[in-house]
Amino acid sequence: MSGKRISYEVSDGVVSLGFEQGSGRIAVWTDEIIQVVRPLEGETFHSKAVERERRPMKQVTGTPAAGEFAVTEEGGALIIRTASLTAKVYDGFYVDFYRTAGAGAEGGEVLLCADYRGEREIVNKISPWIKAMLEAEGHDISGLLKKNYPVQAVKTLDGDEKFYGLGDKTGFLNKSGYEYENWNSDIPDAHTDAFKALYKSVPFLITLKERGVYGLFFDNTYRSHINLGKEKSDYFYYGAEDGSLNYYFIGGEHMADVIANYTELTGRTPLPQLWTLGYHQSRWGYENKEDIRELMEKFRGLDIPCDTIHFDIDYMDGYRVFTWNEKDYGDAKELFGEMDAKGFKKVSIIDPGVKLDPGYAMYDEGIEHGYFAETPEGETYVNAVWPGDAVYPDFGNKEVRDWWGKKQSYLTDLGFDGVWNDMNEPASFHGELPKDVVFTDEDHPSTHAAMHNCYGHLMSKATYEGLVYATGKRPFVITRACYAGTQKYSTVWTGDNQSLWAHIQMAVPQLCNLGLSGFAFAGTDVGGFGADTTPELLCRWVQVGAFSPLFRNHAAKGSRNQEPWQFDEQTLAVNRKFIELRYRLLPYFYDLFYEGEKTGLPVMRPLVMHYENAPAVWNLNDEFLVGEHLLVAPVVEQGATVKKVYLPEGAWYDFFTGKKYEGGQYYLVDAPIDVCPVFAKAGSVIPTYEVMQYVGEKPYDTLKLLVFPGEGRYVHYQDNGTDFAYRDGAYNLYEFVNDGAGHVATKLLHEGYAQYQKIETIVVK
Ligand code: MIG
Repeated sequence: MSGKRISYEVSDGVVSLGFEQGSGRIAVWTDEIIQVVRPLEGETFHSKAVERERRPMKQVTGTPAAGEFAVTEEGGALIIRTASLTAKVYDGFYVDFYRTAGAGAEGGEVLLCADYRGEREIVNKISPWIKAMLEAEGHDISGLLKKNYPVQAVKTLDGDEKFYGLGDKTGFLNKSGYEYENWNSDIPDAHTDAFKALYKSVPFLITLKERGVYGLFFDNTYRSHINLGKEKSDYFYYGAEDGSLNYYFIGGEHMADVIANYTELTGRTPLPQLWTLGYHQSRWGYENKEDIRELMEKFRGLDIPCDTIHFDIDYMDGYRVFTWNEKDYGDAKELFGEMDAKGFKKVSIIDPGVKLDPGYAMYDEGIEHGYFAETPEGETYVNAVWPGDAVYPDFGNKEVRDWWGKKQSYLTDLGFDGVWNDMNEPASFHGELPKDVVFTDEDHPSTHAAMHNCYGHLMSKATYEGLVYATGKRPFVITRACYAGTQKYSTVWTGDNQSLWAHIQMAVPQLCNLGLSGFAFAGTDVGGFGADTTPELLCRWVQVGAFSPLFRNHAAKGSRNQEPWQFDEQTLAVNRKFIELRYRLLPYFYDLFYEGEKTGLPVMRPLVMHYENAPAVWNLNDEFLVGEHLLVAPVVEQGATVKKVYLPEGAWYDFFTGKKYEGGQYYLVDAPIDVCPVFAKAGSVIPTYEVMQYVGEKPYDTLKLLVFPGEGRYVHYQDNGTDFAYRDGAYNLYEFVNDGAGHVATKLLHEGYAQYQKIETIVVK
């Protein structure tokens, strides 16, 4: 396609390449990150995911040390080397990546990822008459057809690749042999593997094979396609419908290093407020203040811990964003005053669609300043969502983001503590927005085709920044749609799942892959959103939810009620047991978030993240780790009361009974309805708190350490749980060393906050 390479030039850490046809460039970001660009759309691109500057590395002529790179020409190829990676660039702009550092390389080069030299073999199975029919009805069938894309990268397969990441895609953990699409989609139907795209576009892929592990991040927001050996077992490909080819090869010795490097590039989930890690109750269907009061009475009366109640669209006046439905919810100050007194936080839903309604301030202001997307003819573009006819804020324009950001203070002044961004794919009731609807991309006009996949990202960014400004606290934003990098601004949930066993089964790999894709703070609607849950399904889902980063029970209007008390005594007891367990484990979760802000590692992890050499975990879809120390093996099958558990190498202890298991094998473990098998790794020190009905009910002045047999070291973090003072040092870091003989030595590594009055040790044996 590009022909022969005819020139090259190096400046500022960027190798600019001239080919017979077109140009390209390779930018060296770090020892482990090399970017490849083929600018097909000019140079107007503003990355949404990569918001940090590239610091030029030092060019040297010999062997590069850390922070250096070298460029040489050998046998017609241009060779770019860092301390850990080598990229070889050939005529035709074929690029092959090698690893030169660490295990396996032994001073030589290990080929990790090579461009495929042949042509794709495209087979379209869609029948001509279906194609003709869909086209006659005006459907855009481009997504159904396989073709060479204007922007495309085709990479060779060795045959033993496992693929992970890609955000919230359906199906199982390992994506090898499947194909996906990136086009943020509001899917109300039951999410099955037939859906190639859901709400999020995170074109980041981790490839694990015998020769090593690496990541590829394709930074392009147009509709894109990823086919992982499904078309042909010789190659996998990425294709985008427009824009430029712009991808990052991301190295790392182990999978965790690749994630650390990817999140160094696109950002990390910031430490949230402590209460956000408690239990959240939600339902689209709490319709008035009596419903909210009843919830509060039930939770506190039944001693079921709960921190947060979510307010779905009914709290608004006629679904107008940034208004309050006084008729049904009464005086906000009064209701929220009661909620504050009882220790409940409130989260408000906000959709992007602004009701077309002259006289309504949001609409009038937006029209006056030209803040809404327009048709190519320059009219305000109108579609419909919950309020009826609605217009779409142009979040790619910084002025619009600032305006939207400032509106958050309307919510925080009412007393809301967090904001839930829904419908931001963006969803639309009168068909999808046409591709040519005009949006802004920072400094130039753009299109819906380019801005669709980052619309939710930009809305979340505006919300996050507005909340920091309004409250000075760590914002709690939860979004449905997003792009790579949104983890810097928002928590995510996986959208409208249903109360189906298939969906609790999907929850585990989906949340694990979101975690591998940078989204440390993610959850599913516990109990299932659509359809009717059953007592058994709810019990099992609460067990998964208690160990998910975000723990929220949420359901759709019209579906069966599914709060913890809606069924029998046993279901209530199981809900209480696991919600209480979550509250005991809060400091463990919080520590993982603290660590994650520094490393980018997720809270909820597939076993493959820590045990990549164990074939038994490559496709393990119904177990996960919470951090390194806890292994959770939830029952996700109807009627099952035993669970097949694989435990990786090392010794493991039943978290509840202390029973010892040797790893590296399978066990059948009893798991009646009130048991979720959980294991602690040998040597673990797990910090716990006393159960409270909500965070802040009483001060957390005692830390209880659960100490498991074996030697181990654990670092625990403590701060005020709310604001950014920790960034100026207002926190404590404790180191606990388990000597394996029932004794734990404590050391304060950093002191900047009031310490616990007591640290107790409970030796599990
Ligand atoms: O078209 O606000 O995914 O969580 O309850 C449905 C109502 C709109 C979709 C969200 C769901 C929320 C619902 N919303």
